[in-house]
Amino acid sequence: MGLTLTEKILKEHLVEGEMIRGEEIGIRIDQTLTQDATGTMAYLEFEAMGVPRVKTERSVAYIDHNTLQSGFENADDHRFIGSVCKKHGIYFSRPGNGICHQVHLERFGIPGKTLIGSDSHTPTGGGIGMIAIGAGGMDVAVAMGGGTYYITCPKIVKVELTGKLSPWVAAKDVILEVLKRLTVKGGVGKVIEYCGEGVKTLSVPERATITNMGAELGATTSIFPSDETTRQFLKAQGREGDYTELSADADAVYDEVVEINLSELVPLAACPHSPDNVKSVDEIGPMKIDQVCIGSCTNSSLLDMLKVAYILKGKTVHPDVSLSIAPGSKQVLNMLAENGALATMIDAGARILESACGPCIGMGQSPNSGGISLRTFNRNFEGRSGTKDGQIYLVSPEMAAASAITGVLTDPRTLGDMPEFKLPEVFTINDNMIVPPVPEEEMDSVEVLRGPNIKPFPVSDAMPDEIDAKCSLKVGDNITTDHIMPAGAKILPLRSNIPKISQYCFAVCDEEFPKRALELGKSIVVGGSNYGQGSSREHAALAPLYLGVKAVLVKSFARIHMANLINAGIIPMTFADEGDYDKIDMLDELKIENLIESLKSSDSVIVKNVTKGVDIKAKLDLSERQRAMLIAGGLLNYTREKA
Ligand code: MIC
Ligand code: SF4
Repeated sequence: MGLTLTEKILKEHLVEGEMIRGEEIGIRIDQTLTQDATGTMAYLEFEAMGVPRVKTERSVAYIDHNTLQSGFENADDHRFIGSVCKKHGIYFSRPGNGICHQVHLERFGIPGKTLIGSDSHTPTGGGIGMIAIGAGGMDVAVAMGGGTYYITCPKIVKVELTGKLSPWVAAKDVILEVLKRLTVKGGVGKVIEYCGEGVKTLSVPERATITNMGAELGATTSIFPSDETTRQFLKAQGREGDYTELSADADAVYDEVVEINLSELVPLAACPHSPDNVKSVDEIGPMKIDQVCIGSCTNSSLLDMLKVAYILKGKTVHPDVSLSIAPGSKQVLNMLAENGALATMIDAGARILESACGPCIGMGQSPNSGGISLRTFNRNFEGRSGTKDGQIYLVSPEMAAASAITGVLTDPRTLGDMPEFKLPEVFTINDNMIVPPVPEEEMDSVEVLRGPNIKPFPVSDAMPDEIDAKCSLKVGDNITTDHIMPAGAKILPLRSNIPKISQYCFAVCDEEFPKRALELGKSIVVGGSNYGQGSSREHAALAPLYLGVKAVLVKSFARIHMANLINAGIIPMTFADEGDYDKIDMLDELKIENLIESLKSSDSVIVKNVTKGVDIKAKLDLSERQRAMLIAGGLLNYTREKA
């Protein structure tokens, strides 16, 4: 029986377990990446592990999220990360060098290698045939220390691409179509593998747009084969030596098959407030817009920018629209400057932003009240833009640029003939903003620089045998980590200060939550399905931990968040009968007994609702390792105990 590409790479990296769907496997990690908003915690955790030098083939730290320095905090964090990297063997991509996923694809990604990153869009690397997975900071810290990374052996979905995209229909439309069909929970426990004749019609940046937004499916990762197009891309990046050809066997067996004829796709948009709320441009109609933002790790490649510049050439941004553009990397920005495309954008009235996440994470450019904003980004969760009632539509760069000129949602196919946009034979390469670490023998000479905002991270106690606690919050379905631990320009600078950032925990759902949770001392959070979807931020587990949350009982979990809860020592439980969700109200007293025994040997526990006098069966869908970790009080305690 033949193997899928995913199985081939996983098998080669398998260090624990067997490749049986649904079972936990441990894999060796070749590369890691971090970004600054999750990086400070990840490096504090790495330091706490006491490993002097990273053991991966390549680890890179990027500064791209917290780039708005409206106080000392972000600058201090950048300095801390820079100095930790220098000392411990990590490459440091300085602020200004670009968004982690874009730069990693350009300069470091290697087909066939494994990469984990403390950012949920790490699967961008799947665009060049890597198994690239988003993870919590603590998992990345462990991988940097040479530790194994654990995932549930995924089901593999084959997306068979046929045909060729019509002019002005984009890679963004491919992934929006997949999201429309599979929804934001359709990818949980799965890897999405792209195959078929249509693959070779897509360039590497287009493939990366598609794998990047696989994160929005909840998928473990997404991957494309590594082929002649990949070789050309790596060659143009001066890295042809990193190329290997990789594809699935012809007789590989998949768990599901999705067929997409690229020729039949039309321009699409994800409507507020979910990436799977997808409609065609015709269905939405010529809606008046207030803002257009082009950029983010999904759509900020040179190819995207060249298309945008072509559309803007000789035009002026509509008087009622604000257009901002953030090229994804220094390489992209530089090349736009060299070939005049940047001047074209400036000339049309675009507000050029630095190469960073920027508006995607609410670092500036929040839309006006109730404003309609078209964005080439990957997430449009309520409030994420920084404007609570902002209406965010996710679209291709082509649609974004065309609409910026007309002031209404515009079908890019009305632009007429499309020229052929080609990637350059050679990219402009200058890695001068990537600082290498010092040699090991000099590491003692490097002082790690800490600012006053950097506070130690909370560590859980060993698990008690009984939890008697009130329900401190009850929330519904599809709660994102942006609900649990909001981001944005005001809160992000507190990412290295858990006591402070905790004051904003669940602010989107219930501003009183932090106060209530602290007063209760210990508590349990109750939620619906796909709880914790979205980002990899472990702050969505560390803040609840700090506030005394001992367990989370929901209908189902998103992958990374569930792993982060376990790493933090908070028990993730799911309702055996989803109808029992209705049997708990906020402030009900909940009691769990014989917890240790259950964690050792049972796949369920009884949660007694003392207030209502009912027993609720909760599933413990956990591997043996996860059970041991919870008993120890989280990953750090567990690792220490093992050592
Ligand atoms: C996001 O897109 O939500 C982020 C900000 O990049 C997060 C990471 C974080 O919260 O720092 C992610 O995707 O993991
Ligand atoms: Fe940055 Fe947005 Fe990409 Fe997250 S999704 S890494 S915030 S650009």
